[in-house]
Amino acid sequence: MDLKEAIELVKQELKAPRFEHTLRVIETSGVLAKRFKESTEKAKLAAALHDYAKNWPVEDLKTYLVNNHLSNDLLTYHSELWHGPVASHVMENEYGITDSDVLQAIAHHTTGRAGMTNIEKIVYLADYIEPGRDIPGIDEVRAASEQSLDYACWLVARNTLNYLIQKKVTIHPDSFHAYNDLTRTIHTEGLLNGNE
Ligand code: DGI
Ligand code: FE
Ligand code: FE
Repeated sequence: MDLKEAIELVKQELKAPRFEHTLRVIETSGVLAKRFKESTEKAKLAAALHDYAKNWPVEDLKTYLVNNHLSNDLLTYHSELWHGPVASHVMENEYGITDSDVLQAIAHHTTGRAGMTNIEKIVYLADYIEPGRDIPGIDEVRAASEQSLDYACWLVARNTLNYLIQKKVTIHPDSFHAYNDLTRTIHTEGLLNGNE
């Protein structure tokens, strides 16, 4: 599937505001991929498809996870976390997408994970900073994204954890794993001075 076909597909699947968010994530992913010398083709395709399953009814997401043995521990966490893994599985099994960078970026865009590839980081970051987003602290993340993919992603992981703790909701282990892994990375790169 090329980018044009992916956009046509999600235009059918998504409600208008979600489709417009997707177009902005594609654009932002393209800019980030160019900036950090990654494949703009992969980043934009993953961005186009990242929220493919976002408007599915929760019951359908649940059924899909169970029927395809994707449930693991996901079903014990918030249903907001289900649309990425479902979309990735649908793209691989029904639309013939084989590129693992693209599939992983779709699957992990909500929580992140330890050991994200640069394409995963780009979609994770673009989803957060696309120009339609208005999130406390977003200016700092947008500024950081001009310089360092890892530091900007670390801010996303940290801000998301803070937000979820404030909301008093459960947090998926991958959200913590993403934070820990990025914390180690930015210490190694000398981007933070801390105690780790
Ligand atoms: O699909 P989008 O709205 O574009 O964005 P998203 O897929 O990144 O995130 C959807 C929501 O999921 C967002 O409000 C943050 C939330 N989220 C991220 N990690 C976790 C989480 N919610 C819970 N309960 N636990 C998490 O670990
Ligand atoms: Fe999403
Ligand atoms: Fe999104």
